[in-house]
Amino acid sequence: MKSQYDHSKIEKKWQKEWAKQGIYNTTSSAKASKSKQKPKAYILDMFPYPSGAGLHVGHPRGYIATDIYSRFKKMIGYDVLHPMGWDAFGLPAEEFAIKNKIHPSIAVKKNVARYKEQLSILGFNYDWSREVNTTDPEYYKWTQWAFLQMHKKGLTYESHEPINWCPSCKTGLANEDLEDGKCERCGSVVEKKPIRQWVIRITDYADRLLKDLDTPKLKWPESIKESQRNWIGRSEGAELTFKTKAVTGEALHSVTVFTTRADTLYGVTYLVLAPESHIVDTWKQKKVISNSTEVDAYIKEAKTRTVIERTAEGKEKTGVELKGVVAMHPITGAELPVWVADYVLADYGTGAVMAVPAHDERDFMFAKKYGLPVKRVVDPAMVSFAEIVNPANSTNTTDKLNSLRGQYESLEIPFTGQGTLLNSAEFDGQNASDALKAIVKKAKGKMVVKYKLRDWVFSRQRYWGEPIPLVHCAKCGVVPLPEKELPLKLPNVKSYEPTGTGESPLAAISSWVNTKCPKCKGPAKRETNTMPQWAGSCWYYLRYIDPKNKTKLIDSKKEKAWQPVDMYVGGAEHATRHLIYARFWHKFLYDIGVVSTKEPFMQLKNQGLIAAEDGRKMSKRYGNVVNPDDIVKLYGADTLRIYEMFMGPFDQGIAWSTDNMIGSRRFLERVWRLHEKVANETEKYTDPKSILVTLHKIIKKVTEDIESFSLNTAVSSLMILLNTLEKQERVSHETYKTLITLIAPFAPHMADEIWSNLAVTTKKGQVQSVHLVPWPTYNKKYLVDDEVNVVVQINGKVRANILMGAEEAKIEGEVLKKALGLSEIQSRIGDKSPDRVIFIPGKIINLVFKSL
Ligand code: ANZ
Ligand code: ZN
Repeated sequence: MKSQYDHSKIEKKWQKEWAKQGIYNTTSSAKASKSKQKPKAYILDMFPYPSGAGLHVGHPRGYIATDIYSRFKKMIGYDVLHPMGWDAFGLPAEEFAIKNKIHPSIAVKKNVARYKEQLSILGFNYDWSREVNTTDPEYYKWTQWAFLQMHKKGLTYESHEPINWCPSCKTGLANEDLEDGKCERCGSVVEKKPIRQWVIRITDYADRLLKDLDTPKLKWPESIKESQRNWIGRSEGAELTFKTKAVTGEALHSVTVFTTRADTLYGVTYLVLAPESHIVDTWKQKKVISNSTEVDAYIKEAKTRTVIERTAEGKEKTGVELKGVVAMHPITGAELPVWVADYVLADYGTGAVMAVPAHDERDFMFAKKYGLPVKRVVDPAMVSFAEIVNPANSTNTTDKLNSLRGQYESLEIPFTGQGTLLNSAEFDGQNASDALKAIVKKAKGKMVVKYKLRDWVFSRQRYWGEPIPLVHCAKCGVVPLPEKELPLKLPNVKSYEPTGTGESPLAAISSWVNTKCPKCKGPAKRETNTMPQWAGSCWYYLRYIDPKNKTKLIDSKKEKAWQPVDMYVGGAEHATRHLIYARFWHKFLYDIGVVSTKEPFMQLKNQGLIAAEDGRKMSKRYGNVVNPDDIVKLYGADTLRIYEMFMGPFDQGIAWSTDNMIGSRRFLERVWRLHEKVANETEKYTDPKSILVTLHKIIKKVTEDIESFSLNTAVSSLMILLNTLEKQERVSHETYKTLITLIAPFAPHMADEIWSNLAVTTKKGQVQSVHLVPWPTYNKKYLVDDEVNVVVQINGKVRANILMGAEEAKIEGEVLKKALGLSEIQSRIGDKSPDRVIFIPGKIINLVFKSL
């Protein structure tokens, strides 16, 4: 073996060799995989959108992890599917094309080639024979097909309701496309604009999307599950209807509110409508509002504020009374003023609220500001107050409680907790939550469930997306395209810039737009909106399983063999976007029998972002981008791989450091050089027992760490092993081979080079790649725990010793139990328990007594 570790030669050589041997091609037929009775592992990366800028070193962090994981899974005996593809429709590709004056389809081709090259030099084990591209007509044929199935099942509808409109991207957007009320893409404040849209009834699936998050098999980060729960936002409450009238006595449009606290109905002192409310419009038309100029001005101003600005906690609330209209309490008939205020949102609940200032923070602030009455109807349970005060921080808890109660009784603060009802007629004295349903009944209301999740606005007024396969016919209405006419190809056009009129650029291509109605064969027009960029990524993981199928989205035998995805890795920013849409799409495909599992992704891991060396986001704008191509050239792909795994816990963000990366390079050089100490296989040299103990412990540790994606500690264990071996005069051939096998998933090129050199000396002839050999197993006999001595002190003086297992000695509770059980300790402390325990794991336990 050469004494120099020449990464560029080695890496090129092995990448070629692997491709030649096709060692990463997945056993393609389900039958073959069954007959071998191997378990399967489907390991998936969130596929990239191939941008013009190429990859920076932050991007491959997740890909390196799945590469390691899938190499490992293969070595421990799984059939592995680890594919890659391109999510290439959507605004970024289109903007890039417009800016650089290249057609998006050409730009995408170029960018894909560049990405593929960049990924290839990192030595990834993708099965490229399964590559998919969402912009390929043979792919989007099935995106369109799925849409048609939804359409047939009544899951789609055309809407003219005002939706989010980005004035800069010139397209309508779904709620999921917003960030703090701004366009996630360009940062512009979105407007509400009424334009014709296709919408998908994702809310029909809200309950299942929610419930299935609790499937125990779904091993997702709790934070992602929680964001999905909040995004779906299920809320049980009641709808109550308030009749209204003009001051003249004329009956008007009634107002239905959504409330989660119907138990506080007797405490309502006014109603509030959202500024966008249609009811206000009808009253304006009837000219019953006497201050309509003031009202109009308020509404106009309110509409310019973002949702975040409108609902921020603690922010001063604004509003205007609708003079000339009153509402009637549904039980008592009491007359209540009606207000418009922007803290009420148009698209949640019913867009109207019954205000109970005594028991709601926002209503309270509002009532105080505008001098509206506050009426108490809940007598606080003491426990609820105790929750408000933190007793641990307060020396006079009872005083504090009493003072709060006093403030509440004199209407200085609201009380949002539970208790018994008062000022509530025959319900007085009842537990508030128990009385809720009876109050709803008495008010002739009904119990309902509401969601924060909105139906999915599914059309975009842009060029670069999947055409929606529908036709508009004057006679037949909306007619779906026959399936045999799919794919409906995106026409090749010269001008694809957005029009800004609410029409897609496709509308201008009359030769494409004008078509025949599939039903009556009369003249008709194609739908010109395109699908949102999330459409293609809703099901790509299915297509990898059967990428060339011409007659079906996926063959059901193959689907059963490979679904669900066992490990899914990508960025946490997809928590409430891609991951909601894809789960919905999957459940729909389940309902129509295309897939056999209810959930697509069983285990999910999110990689932390790699920041630039200066701590900022890596960006061209800051000139701080580190390009992986340069790193690979100078230090090698294996170095980059080891460093990105070693730099910190996988799911946490961290800044890049070239100095630290050089440490990883040194590590590999040392592994390489260790070869000089390795005994020839024929020598039958065996390592001392202490070395074998370390080796087997580390095999166990690395195995468990890779399984749990603790890849940084896996690398540090390999470093410990290397340190130990380097201190030896000699190292056995077997042990060195084991070290190389353990390193193989992390530094695949170097490992195969060393491996082939090791094997050639023995076997002569054909050498098997290290990536195809079985993963090392550990021998339990080397894992028996060492014993350690723990010193027991009383008030700092040594009084006893305990000999115990090293692992147990790290657990305070275990050591304390043993210490207190010793006769030499008992004789000194009697039945007293220590006031304090100072514990140094594995070493000392000091029992501290104030008096002894
Ligand atoms: C009366 C009431 C009394 C309320 C009380 C709360 C406390 P979640 O849990 O988020 O569903 N609400 C209803 N629709 C609204 C809208 N479009 N914009 C802003 N607020 C709205 O919250 C439901 C509660 O939020 C409802 O219950 C309503 O206020 C308010 F002591 O009704 B509540
Ligand atoms: Zn027709």
